[in-house]
Amino acid sequence: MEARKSNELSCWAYKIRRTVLETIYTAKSGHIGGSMSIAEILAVLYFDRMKIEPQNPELKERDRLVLSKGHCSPALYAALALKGFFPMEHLKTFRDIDSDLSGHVEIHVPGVDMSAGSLGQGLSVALGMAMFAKTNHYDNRVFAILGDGEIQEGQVWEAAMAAGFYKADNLTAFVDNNNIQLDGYLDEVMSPYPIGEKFRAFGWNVIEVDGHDVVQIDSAVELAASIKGKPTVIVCKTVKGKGVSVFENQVKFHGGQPTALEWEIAFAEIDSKIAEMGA
Ligand SMILES: Cc1ncc(C[n+]2csc(CCOP(=O)(O)OP(=O)(O)O)c2C)c(N)n1
Repeated sequence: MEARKSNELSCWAYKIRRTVLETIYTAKSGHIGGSMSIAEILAVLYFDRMKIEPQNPELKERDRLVLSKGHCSPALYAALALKGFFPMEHLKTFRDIDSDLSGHVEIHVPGVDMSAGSLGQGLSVALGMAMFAKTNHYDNRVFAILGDGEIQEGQVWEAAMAAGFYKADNLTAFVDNNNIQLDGYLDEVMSPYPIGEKFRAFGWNVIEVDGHDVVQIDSAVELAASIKGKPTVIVCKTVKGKGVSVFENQVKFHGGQPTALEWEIAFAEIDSKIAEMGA
């Protein structure tokens, strides 16, 4: 990938982060850590790889994304608003009682393909979408983003087994491996490691990448599309709270809210990163 394009995609990732901060700051609630860790994955999907039309969100042959870690709605809503699915201004209503932008992703929001929030269910739904597309000879792709804590749920492995068995090669799952779940580090609570080997055992093609490197993610998505007879999982090594020094790797910023000083640091750090990238 040309340097110009990778800089552009990284920049979209930081604009997603900036928007996540604004959204959660305004609502005074929302999941910061896990939203910040998937910014590059969303930037690559929405600003390079996915076949979508913001003016026509219901396009039949569009690619689908299931954000199975549905509590990270601020990141998906940010990507969708930046892409033009709905006005940026609408993000100010996040978590308002009468807003469609609820704390966990909602299918009624333009561009959202599946509601989620009860962890563990998204891969099954994404597989259903992928099987439907295959059966009807559509050539669209289906993506799912799973949390690494989420994959402690048994249903994930039932879906993984079925996807391998049914050779769902139009399905690509991402595991956001930030190594932190709700209340601690994965290896201390209940280790799902080694993640790649478990998917491989169920017949998946496995790619491991730095989840903050847009070039690696982009190449993995391209490679996944060329693999026949197997679904692909892209295990993304990420940092929870990525981009803000005081949020990174902090269990408390799973859903906890920053102090006024921490907010100040957060906006300053993200803004200087965006300025450095020349946007
Ligand atoms: C079935 C279910 N159990 C519990 C929860 C509460 N919950 C919300 S987020 C979360 C932790 C998820 O960890 P992970 O998948 O690693 O997400 P990330 O760290 O990326 O935010 C939990 C337990 C839930 N949403 N659904």
